[in-house]
Amino acid sequence: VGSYETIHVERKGRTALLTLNRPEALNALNLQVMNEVVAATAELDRDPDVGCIVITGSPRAFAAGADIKEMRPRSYMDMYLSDWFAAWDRLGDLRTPTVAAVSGYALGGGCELAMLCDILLAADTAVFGQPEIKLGVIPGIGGSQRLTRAVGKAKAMEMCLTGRTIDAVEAEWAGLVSRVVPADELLAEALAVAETVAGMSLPVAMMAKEAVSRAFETTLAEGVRFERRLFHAVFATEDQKEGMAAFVDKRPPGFTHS
Ligand code: CO8
Repeated sequence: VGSYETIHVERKGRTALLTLNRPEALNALNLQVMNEVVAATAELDRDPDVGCIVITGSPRAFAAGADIKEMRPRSYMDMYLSDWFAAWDRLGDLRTPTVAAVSGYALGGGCELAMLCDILLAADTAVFGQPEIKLGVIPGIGGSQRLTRAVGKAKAMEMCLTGRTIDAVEAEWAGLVSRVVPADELLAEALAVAETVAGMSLPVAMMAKEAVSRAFETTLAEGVRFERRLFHAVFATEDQKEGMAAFVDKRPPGFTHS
């Protein structure tokens, strides 16, 4: 995988681990981080030997938000003409499943980055929030939309209007994260989840991701119809034949990702 300055990327079998690495700024997301994360994940997404991508930070901070010092001098025209942070949307377009492993601060853009991932695992030290309002701004990487869909209007409105942060327990209770694990087990657990996903048929996992993601975009009737089309389509894969044959033969499946 290419060489980067603000992130570290390593491969572990069919899993890729992307670690944000700007410790001096608690992994604040500047343009370089964005460009590197977007480039690295796009490259991993094109690689058929990568079945799942884990994104993590440091024990202290997943990411403490967009880089305030970088944004501070910008004008409306700077932000508009450069379409500031629009490239983060490409993370949501990845076909390979992604896992966010969040320890410590996931604030502002950090919370938004975590919510752009498919599975969100939290350490018991995780702190989530959209504190932008305290800086005189609002979320800009989809936070007002994805947080509201995840936790509902009541909590999202309070968090975006007051900047109140929530801890891992409240985040799990509210449905923002799938699971909370002890901080020193977070990475191992995230890699285990990723390995499980990466062991499934890649095209079928892509379709499962696409189907669940569609629930955020459309009506129930259209979503169910979309799911049915994909469900029929999986019968065109080798992996459906293998998965069902393995069940009947009482042996583990050997998926060929085809
Ligand atoms: N940006 C830049 N630098 C940061 C950021 C940040 N978001 N967060 C922390 N840092 C830096 C600090 O400035 C400090 O640097 P230095 O040592 O040079 O002073 C270093 O990281 C360590 O931070 P602290 O000393 O503050 O550490 P503490 O443990 O005392 O506090 C906190 C940790 C509570 C996380 C604190 O750093 C904090 O409140 N950070 C800011 C959190 C925040 O407001 N995040 C939201 C940012 S705005 C945003 O994300 C908007 C996204 C949408 C933009 C869309 C545009 C289109």
